[in-house]
Amino acid sequence: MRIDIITVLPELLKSPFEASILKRAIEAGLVEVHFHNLRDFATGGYKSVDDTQFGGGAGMVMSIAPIDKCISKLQCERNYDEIIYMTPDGEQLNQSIANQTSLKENIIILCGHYKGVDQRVRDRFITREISIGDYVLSGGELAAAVLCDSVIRLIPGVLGNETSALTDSFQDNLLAPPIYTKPREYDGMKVPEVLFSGNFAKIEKWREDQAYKRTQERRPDLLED
Ligand code: 6GU
Repeated sequence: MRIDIITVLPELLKSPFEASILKRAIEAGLVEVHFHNLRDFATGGYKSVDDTQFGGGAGMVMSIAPIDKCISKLQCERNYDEIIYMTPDGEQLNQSIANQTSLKENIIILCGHYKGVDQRVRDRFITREISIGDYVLSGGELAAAVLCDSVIRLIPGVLGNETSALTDSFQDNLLAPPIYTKPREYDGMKVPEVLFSGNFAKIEKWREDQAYKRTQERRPDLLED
């Protein structure tokens, strides 16, 4: 998989890809992540990437020309399966979107900034608009990092234990059950006895029951469909 990220603040985005699982995925050649500074595609003395809003109103709008130059250059080099715009008015990221995106070969992620992009960018280039939740961030960069993390960990070979992504919370619309490690007892707090039973079927049943109970208590909405 190849991910091209277009941003006015590449420095805000790079560090999540320089540690841990994402770093290893890149080093193993399982994913390529390329950053493109929109300012490099701006023309004119001020290299400006934004301008004031037609019709008036506070806040700057990202201009279409630099974005067009950047996307068009990338599209000359390969075909893209998806051009995603990170925006608070997009569809809310969930595990299903992460799963779908992890199956793509080449994607572009455009990070919005200021008030957002000129509507014509969305009309001309964007195939999917994604938000990471109902709150406002200063820009799409942190949201893009969240999307990339959720997607890259699903690429086969990225996680050490191939099954671990499948037992994540949400992968089956259930929250994860409680988990424990050593010591067996800490300050009077004991690990549930069933986990030492050695009976794998019984342990699995306990985990399923716990996952269901936790989901019912915390996220009953997930059980509705
Ligand atoms: Cl994708 N962008 C911004 N600026 N804020 C957000 C968001 C995205 N998702 C949630 N809040």
